[in-house]
Amino acid sequence: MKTQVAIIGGGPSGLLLSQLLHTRGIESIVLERKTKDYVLSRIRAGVLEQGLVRLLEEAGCAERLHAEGYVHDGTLVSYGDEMFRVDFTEHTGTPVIVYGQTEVTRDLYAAREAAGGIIEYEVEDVVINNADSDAPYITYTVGGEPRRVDCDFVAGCDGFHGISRQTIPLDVRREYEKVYPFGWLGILSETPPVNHELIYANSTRGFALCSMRNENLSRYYIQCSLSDKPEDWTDEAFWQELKRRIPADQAAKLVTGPSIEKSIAPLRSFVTEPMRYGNLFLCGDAAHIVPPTGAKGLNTAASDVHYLYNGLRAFYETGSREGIDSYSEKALKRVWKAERFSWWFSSLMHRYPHQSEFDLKMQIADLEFLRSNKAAQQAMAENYVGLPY
Ligand code: RFL
Ligand code: PHB
Repeated sequence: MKTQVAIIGGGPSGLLLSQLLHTRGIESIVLERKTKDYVLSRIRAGVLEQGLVRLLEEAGCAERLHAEGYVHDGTLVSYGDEMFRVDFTEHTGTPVIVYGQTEVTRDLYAAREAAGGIIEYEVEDVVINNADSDAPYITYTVGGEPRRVDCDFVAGCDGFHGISRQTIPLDVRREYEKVYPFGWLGILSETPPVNHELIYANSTRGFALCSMRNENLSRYYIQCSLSDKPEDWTDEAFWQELKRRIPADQAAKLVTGPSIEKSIAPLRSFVTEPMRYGNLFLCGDAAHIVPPTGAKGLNTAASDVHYLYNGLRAFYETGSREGIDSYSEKALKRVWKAERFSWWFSSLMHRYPHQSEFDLKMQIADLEFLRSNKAAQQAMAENYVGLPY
């Protein structure tokens, strides 16, 4: 097979890039390791920046998002029984949209299918060949059968555990990493959200987050130990622990019920540089990971897609290589700012092993400063709704 852009990974980055290229008549093929049902069963992001919403509009995939997504003008931050609100719209003129990554992915699959886009599922043994030449090609197998795709460019959208990043030789690639000494235990339950906006809670027992998908579907997280397993936590134990970490007036109105999903995610900050090697471009989690505090993962993947899509589009429409040549530098500039915000917000909100009394006082002072200082709230709001691109 021959195509213009071979895309490895059918998560949100790969699908969005493929659909955007399609709107400009640029051909692509998406190679996905799992089945579509498996990809759609992963419960992940819930908060979308305007930048991602605009890209989904440009891709023709925003109708359901506008009909069913929830506009959030602010968020709540609590510590103990104290709580305050950071107003995004007041400080930046921009809200965020609560709409699940699962739904974004579902809409993108539907658009790709309606346009007759090629997505190969359950691909194995994917190898990117001659990435540093003008004639790269991908080899892989499906059901044991060998296949090959020749292309102009390769987009590595295969997430943190994919093969694209590993294709960049070690003497070219530099990796930066911080692993946090805790995880997030998340549950999904068919109960009304405790509050109409998200609550990020710092408590002496550890972090908690109250989020949602819709009026009758709540998403809650609590900081947990890295050695915990989801099955160690009964629903009852989860609800009890959550109630102890959020302000008492919120705990009193929390509606509990059976969980329909329960999983643990470790927290990590990670960046690989450069994000380009010859005609291979890394996008999204393949190149960087943030801890989920601040909801930057999917949104940062989207800004990569924006830079890469515009670079490829300029190349095919005008022959200019400027956009693809500056891709890595432009994407990384924004990535590092998202890394900084996610690291800062994680550091502010979690309990760390060996945290001293002094460290705890610093967290509270930082929270009280944020509570009372308009400039600090504005800085947080600008980062939360997404820095411009
Ligand atoms: P994905 O979603 O990991 O998709 C990569 C795809 O590539 C496939 N793949 C391969 N395909 C072919 N060959 C191979 N060798 C392959 N290896 C892998 C995989 O099967 C998969 O389908 O990466 P992508 O597209 O870059 O998207 C990134 C986002 O998924 C991620 O950043 C977010 O989910 C992070 N995240 C959040 N981001 C936000 O912006 N807002 C949030 O509120 C938010 N909350 C979260 C999150 C992530 C979480 N977890 C579980 C890590 C909450 C959680 C709990
Ligand atoms: C979610 O709803 O899954 C979610 C929301 C905000 C975050 C992380 C996750 O910061």
